[in-house]
Amino acid sequence: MRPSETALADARTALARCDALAALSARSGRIDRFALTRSHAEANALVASWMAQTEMATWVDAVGNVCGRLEGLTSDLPALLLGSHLDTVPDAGRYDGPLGVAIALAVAVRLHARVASLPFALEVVGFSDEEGTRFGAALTGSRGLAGTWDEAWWAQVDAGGVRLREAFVEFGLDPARVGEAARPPESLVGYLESHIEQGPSLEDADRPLGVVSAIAGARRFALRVVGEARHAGGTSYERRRDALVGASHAVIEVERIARTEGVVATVGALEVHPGAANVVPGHVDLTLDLRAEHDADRDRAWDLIASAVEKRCTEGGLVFEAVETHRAQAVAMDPALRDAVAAGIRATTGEESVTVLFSGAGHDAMAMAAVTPVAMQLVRCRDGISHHPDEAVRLDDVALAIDAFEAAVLAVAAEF
Ligand code: HGY
Ligand code: MN
Ligand code: MN
Repeated sequence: MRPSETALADARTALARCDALAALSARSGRIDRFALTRSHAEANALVASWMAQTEMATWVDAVGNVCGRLEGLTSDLPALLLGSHLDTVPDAGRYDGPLGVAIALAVAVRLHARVASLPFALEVVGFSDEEGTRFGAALTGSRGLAGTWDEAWWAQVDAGGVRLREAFVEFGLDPARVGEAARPPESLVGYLESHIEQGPSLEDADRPLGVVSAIAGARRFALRVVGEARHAGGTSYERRRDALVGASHAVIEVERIARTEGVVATVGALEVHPGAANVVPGHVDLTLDLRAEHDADRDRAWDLIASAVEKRCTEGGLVFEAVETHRAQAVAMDPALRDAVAAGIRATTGEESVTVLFSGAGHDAMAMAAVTPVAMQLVRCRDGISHHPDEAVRLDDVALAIDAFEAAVLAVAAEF
């Protein structure tokens, strides 16, 4: 299926916008764009300028999401939201999040001329903090918009010692007004998100697009193994309580248990304190990211991991501490919206049977499901690579994604 020249031109614009956003980073030479930072503010301003080019009313909501709106048949109709996130992981690829915002904008441009005949308003949103890179809790932008903001998040502090509350004020937001970001369910028709697959299934199936069935539930923890910092030369093994030895056993236990339980668990960061060659490690901080298709499997795996690590640490005279920093339950996509996304893909690619995928990657759609029906379109990405600078997509696939996403919006309108 060869996309039209119009679709290819729209895809070039979308990819150029991902490139422009990629340049907005806290570190030159790589993409680090974390929530409520200067590069995030720059990204919001750039996306707002694109929205304004399409005569969208634009605003930044009370939790830092950038939003744009085109009115439907009459003003103040409930809105169909299209979007994704603008924040990134450290040393990120340029499509995880921004491609979904760019595709949503491309559809808004296309429908601009006919939106006044739609039975709903059309909104585009660039979420502020899907990854949770800076403060730990993930999906905070979409959860703010969905009305499930968690007041416990204010206790979070970033690596530089900045509290979330201070970051809010510095960004120009008022912590006391986060509730104003919450959208009443009656103001929304639904939420559609286009996103790179972040896995190899579409490439293995030689398909450009897929529709999501459900998104894995996730839990994240800040773990700490506590021993005793001692002189590396003068401390015998009998007298040592080496925190890194304990943490290393923990990392092995995480993988062993996750494999046997059929879940995925990842220790993505590990910090040794005080971190000197001639000091026996006193304590080690680790992160744990745990996901499964079913929350019960995820929770059982955590219980097994926690008790296995606790046992190992006690045997070694060490203390094991765990604080949960994020939890999102597994979410099934809304059947009607999922059918609309599939219909859009079918109409665009001519495929009889549209590829249906379970998403191990988390998305803002998980948070949005608390307030409105949600569905997702996935776009093939090279070798399934994501959360890495080598993230790549094909121009044709992006063109097909825009066509299919536009068709999905029109399918929602037709069923409305
Ligand atoms: O971690 C995830 O699954 C997503 O990329 N935030
Ligand atoms: Mn993402
Ligand atoms: Mn991501």
